Parts: sequence; C-alpha cells; structure tokens
Amino acid sequence: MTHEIVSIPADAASGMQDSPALLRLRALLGEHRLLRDADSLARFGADRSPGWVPRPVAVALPETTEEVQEIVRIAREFRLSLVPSGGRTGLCGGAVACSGELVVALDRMNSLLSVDAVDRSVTVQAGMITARLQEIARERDWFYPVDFASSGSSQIGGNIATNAGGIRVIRYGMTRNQISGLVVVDGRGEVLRLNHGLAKNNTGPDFRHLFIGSEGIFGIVTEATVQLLPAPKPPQVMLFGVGGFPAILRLLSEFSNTLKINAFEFFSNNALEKVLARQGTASPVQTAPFYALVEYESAGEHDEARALAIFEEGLERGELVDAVLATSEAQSRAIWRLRESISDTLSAWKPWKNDISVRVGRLDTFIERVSALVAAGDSDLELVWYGHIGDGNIHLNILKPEELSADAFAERCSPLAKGIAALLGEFSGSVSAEHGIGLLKRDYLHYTRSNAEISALRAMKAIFDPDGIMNPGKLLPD
Ligand code: S2G
Ligand code: ZN
Repeated sequence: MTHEIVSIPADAASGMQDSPALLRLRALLGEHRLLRDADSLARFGADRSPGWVPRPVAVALPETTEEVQEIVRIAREFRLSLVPSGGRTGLCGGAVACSGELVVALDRMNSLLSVDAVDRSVTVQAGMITARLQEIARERDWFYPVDFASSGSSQIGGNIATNAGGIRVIRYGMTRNQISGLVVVDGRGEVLRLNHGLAKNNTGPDFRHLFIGSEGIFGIVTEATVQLLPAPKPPQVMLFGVGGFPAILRLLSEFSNTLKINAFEFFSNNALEKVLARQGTASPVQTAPFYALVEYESAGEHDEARALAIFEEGLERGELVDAVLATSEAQSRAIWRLRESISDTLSAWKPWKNDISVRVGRLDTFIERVSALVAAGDSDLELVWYGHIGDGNIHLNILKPEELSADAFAERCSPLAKGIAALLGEFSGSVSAEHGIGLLKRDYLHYTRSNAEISALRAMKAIFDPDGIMNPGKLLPD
C-alpha cells in the first residue's frame, strides 16, 4: 500500500532554529541522522492508519542501543515526547507522531548481531525487516514462522512492540512465543537486557512479556534474540468454497482434530472478488459465499487422503461447494496471495477495521450474534469478512462509501462497532486480536481489559516511564 504523504504544517518543517534539545541530539547523531525536512517528517510520523496528520518535530536515526539510551536521556532532560518507529505498517495509529514528538526510527539498526547454531537462535537489531529475518533463517535451513501481509516492510522491533500475529498463529503462536531475549531502553533511560536467550529462567516475573505488546509506552526495543525452528517440509495448501460459517467451523474442527494444521483462514466472496479484480486473475475454485484456506503439514499419502475425504464428505453434506489442492509451491503461493492481498486491496475503501477475537469454541454463537447485529444495522454499508478464524480472530471490515466523509462514515460505523465491542465483553473476547490499540481503539480497551488491569498498566507506565515521554497518548485511554 502506498501511504500518501500528507502536508506538514509550515512551522514544523520550516528552517526553524534547532531547540536546545535538538542541538544536543544533532551533536549526538550528526547532520544526517536527525531529519527535519517535510518529506521525512511526513513519512516517519505516520503509519498505515488513516486519519492522523503526521507532525513530529524531528526524526532521530540511532545506530546503537547506547545512542537510543542517550536520546531517551536527552528527551527526559528536555521533556521531549518520543514515538518509536519501525516499519510503520501499523493499522491503529500506534506509531503516529502528530503532536510535535521526536520520532525514534530504528531503520538504521537492522543488523544481524550473532547466530547461535546450537541454540538455533539469532540476535538481531530491532530495525531488521521481518522478511530479512525469515531469509536469514532460510539460509540456514531454519524457519521463522511469524508471517503476515506486511512482513516485507515491517520491522522485528515493531512486531515485538505490537506482538504481531499473522497467518500461522494456530501452529506457532504470536511473536511473543519466538523471543528468547530482548534489549529495551525504558523511559527512565535504563537499558534492560532481558532473559539473555535462556530456555529456562525462573527468577520472578518475566519482563520480556511486559514489553512485548506494550506498543512503545514503556520503552524502545533495540535488540532481540529470536528462537528459530528447523525448516519444515513444504506444506499442503487447499482452498475450499464453503456455504457458510457452520461449514467453515466444521471444516476447522475436522482438520484440526486429524491433521497438523499450520493455518486456517477464511474470507467472504466479496473479498475474493475485489482481490481478483485488482490482480486481474480468475478464481481457482467455483464461486461460493465464503472460502477457507487450509495449510497443513502432510506426513504422507495418508494425510492427503484424509484431507480429500474431509472434502468429499463435506461435499456430500452440501456444506462445501468446491476445493483445490495446490500441486506446486507456485500454486500454494498463488492461493496465499488471494488471502494476503485482502488487507491491502481493501485499503482503497479506507475501511473501519474490526480486528476481533473470541475463543474458537465460542465462534459459532459469537458469529451468530454479530450477524444479527449486522442484519439489524445499516444495510447500505458493505462488510467484508476475513481473517484467521482458526485462532478465533476475525477481521470484519466495513467499507467506506465513496461519497461519505471520514467523520460521517465513523458516525455510521459507530453503532455496529459499539455493539460488537459489547458482545466481545460478553464473550470475554478481544477488541484487538493482533493489530494493537494505538490511538484508534483506546476508548474500546475497557471492553477487554478490566479497570483493575488498566490502573495497574498506568502504575507500570509510571515505573518504566516516570516522565510520560514514551509514546504518550497510545494504548491507555485518557
Ligand atoms: C490480515 C493484515 C495486516 C497487515 O490480512 O490478516 O491482519 O497488513 C491483516 O499485515
Ligand atoms: Zn490479520
């Protein structure tokens, strides 16, 4: 997705003299690693969430943990707010700098620091692109399992700060499951070197898991030790045309109870139609109301026979319409492209993105209740259903009609958004399964986190960020 560069107010980008804080930062970073030109401010002050005008005071480009530490110390001294910035692929405004903050961009901290063949782990700087980490693993016949549509531009530091999920959570877990060591600079200016790559370390609460998913409100991730896996055999990929949610959930149950599935995704027909129109390709299966994409690790013909039997039985029950089994890696990738292109394709409609989850065992009744809300709601709005239904995560996107302004559209989405959030409270689900809270969902946080938890989060922020300079305004409601 191309992010349009929005205009920067003249005062932020003008040849305004460097403040004392910026003079100290320029002395630390030099001419070329403290940016103040309009394009840089616009580019580094935004992420993929629409609706905020990037307005940072400057962009710092540190190269080491020690430089990040010095930046935090200067920021504390001059009460300068900091916004950590990775690949800027976030969808909730978590990396947006719109109030004169200093962006701390990790782009130049993208090195492979060490490889441990015995542990099968690598230590990398936070600015490494996710796809580069996947490539480093492949080069050693290892595997980094976390993958999603934006892995070609997201950074591992940002994936850690948002505990990125993606398409294989059902098998390998979220980003937090892969991190065996973490170096962060917290808002005090302290460098915390956490867990050191140990497999076992039972010395009290594990601070890794405080920082993973904290969206930069406690500190800045600078390095990570990532546990990798032996490279798996090429998996089998199937795409099913499915009649409705009950059939999708039955397919999920049959596959997950008899085969080793890596991924179980779904999407509605209007999602596929939009992707095919954009790609200019034809569907590999007959048209159906929904599609299920299943990736599983086959141990041999027995497994493939089982998968085909599941299809034939579903066909006989009238629950499945069609299916295709990828017969090559190229065909597997083509099928995955249909699913992974949805988010980017829909961005043209500036959608209201519900990124929600409930326990898999509660999906059936939850989906029924959401469908009832939708049926009772604004029928003129087009909804697109897709996501990682295998782990209980549904992306329900409401598409903005061309003629509607962003505010009018938000107004029209609000009843359904609030109805879904209330349902999530009832079902003990999450208002943010994987994309995080950022600026966009702060007012929905209480549907998933209790007041007791939120007050504890505020207390923890006061410990790690006593001056409130770390990504202020993000995640925590005012
Ligand atoms: C999806 C992708 C978000 C992104 O399609 O499942 O979560 O752009 C979204 O990586
Ligand atoms: Zn997703």
